[in-house]
Amino acid sequence: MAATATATALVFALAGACGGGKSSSTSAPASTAAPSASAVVLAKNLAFSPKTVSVKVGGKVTWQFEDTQAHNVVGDGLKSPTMTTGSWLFTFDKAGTYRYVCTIHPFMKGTVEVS
Ligand SMILES: [Cu+2]
Repeated sequence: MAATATATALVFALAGACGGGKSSSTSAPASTAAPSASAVVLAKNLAFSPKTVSVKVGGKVTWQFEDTQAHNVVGDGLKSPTMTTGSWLFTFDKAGTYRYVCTIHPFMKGTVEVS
């Protein structure tokens, strides 16, 4: 008798819990729910283009190497391989201003703003 009463109470409790919520959105993992902006920087003709890109925290920047000369992306935590073709991707998990250069051509400068 006592056991039955407890079980009945439990069923009501669960039903109440289900009806109480007014959630209209389907729950998705936070990692995929937040849209993260991305940007592409071209390393070509001895220059980074555009010189400055802005992405959100968690955003990705892809450097695309399309030059006859080899370049890299170095500075403020960035350190790409030296490349003439192909691409290199970096994910920015912290807000801030990241300045980088090509160490082979120090006049090649760029900035990534993460906010
Ligand atoms: Cu270079």
